[in-house]
Amino acid sequence: MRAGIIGLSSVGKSTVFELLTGAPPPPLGSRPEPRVGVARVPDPRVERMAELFKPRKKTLATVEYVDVPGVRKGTASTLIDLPALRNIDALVHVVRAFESDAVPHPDDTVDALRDARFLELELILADLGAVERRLERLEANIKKANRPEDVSEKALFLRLKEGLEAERPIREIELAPEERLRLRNYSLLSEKPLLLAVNLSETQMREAASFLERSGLAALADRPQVQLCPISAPIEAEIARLDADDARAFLDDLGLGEPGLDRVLRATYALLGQISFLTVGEDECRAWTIRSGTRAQEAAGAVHSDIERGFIRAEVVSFEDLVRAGSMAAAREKGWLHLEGKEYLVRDGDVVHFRFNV
Ligand SMILES: Nc1nc2c(ncn2[C@@H]2O[C@H](COP(=O)(O)OP(=O)(O)OP(=O)(O)O)[C@@H](O)[C@H]2O)c(=O)[nH]1
Ligand SMILES: [Mg+2]
Repeated sequence: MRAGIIGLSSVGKSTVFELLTGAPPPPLGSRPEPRVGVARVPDPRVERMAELFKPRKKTLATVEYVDVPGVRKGTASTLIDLPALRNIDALVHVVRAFESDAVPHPDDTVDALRDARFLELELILADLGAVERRLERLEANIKKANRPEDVSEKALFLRLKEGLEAERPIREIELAPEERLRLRNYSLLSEKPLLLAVNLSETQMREAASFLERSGLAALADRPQVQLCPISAPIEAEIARLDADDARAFLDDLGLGEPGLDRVLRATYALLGQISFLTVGEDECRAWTIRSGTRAQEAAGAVHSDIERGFIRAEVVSFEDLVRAGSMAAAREKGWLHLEGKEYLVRDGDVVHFRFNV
């Protein structure tokens, strides 16, 4: 799973990226280019399992982030680095809300709602260009061969064009599931689920909910497949420096339940309809990422393709039941361990042991 971090220049994208992934800042004076990093998804369930099983290793689920250099207003017809955003599953748009004389804003003033709308329009324009190019190609093909699949695709792309011209992101255009599937072959950006990560100052962070409401961002984000997440880069940097107890006290003082970065990760996860199942043992306790609605046999493939191929049964116990029982043996004794076939739909927090033969 991969998410692209986009936004205007100097809004804090790279700061957020570095905090999420632990990547070092690029060498001073180097040419800005996209960077890829891996973030671990915090999961208290893995910690709890590790207490129970004392494994040699614990492994968290991961999300890949791409840090894309900033979009500069009014410098080119397409302001977004399209090649950098190929093969992404979601977009994280970092929007600046913090005021700072030290950090210049391309418009001189800070207006988060204006910027969020501006970038949305850029995504729509980028897609409109791609859709128009595809339509030209399809029309040429239809003239030559008139294949029915080209004709139906043309109808689909004409609908996309109409929606985009009305400034609607593809995300909001009504499409049949098979049409959505078809669009996966194209990197259409306004089709991707979107996380608006609003970078607030510490003062704004203390009343984040009311800030998001007042600024109009809450209303803007109240749409399908859009999430809103307040963060504060300086606060996150501070938390990253503190040990667990001090970090907790600092968060409590700010009235925050968890670090903003955890919220960003969780929101990215939720946006993509991702869930985790767990595998446990003395060797390793680990969280694995799958899309919600994945069958047991396919989920086995997340662990290893051999296990998917040789799948026999899945032994499943919910995380809560396993904690309640205290051990795998006790869970089995209580009858909380279920044997499931390949069609079983794995649930978030299932602890799974696959039986297979190769
Ligand atoms: N005061 C303040 N400064 C910030 C905040 N977030 C980032 N900065 C500063 O703003 C500057 C730009 O931050 P970056 O993370 O490099 O921004 P960017 O979006 O990656 O910028 P480009 O890649 O150039 O588009 C840096 O000097 C940061 O230290 C914030 O929340 N508050
Ligand atoms: Mg940057």
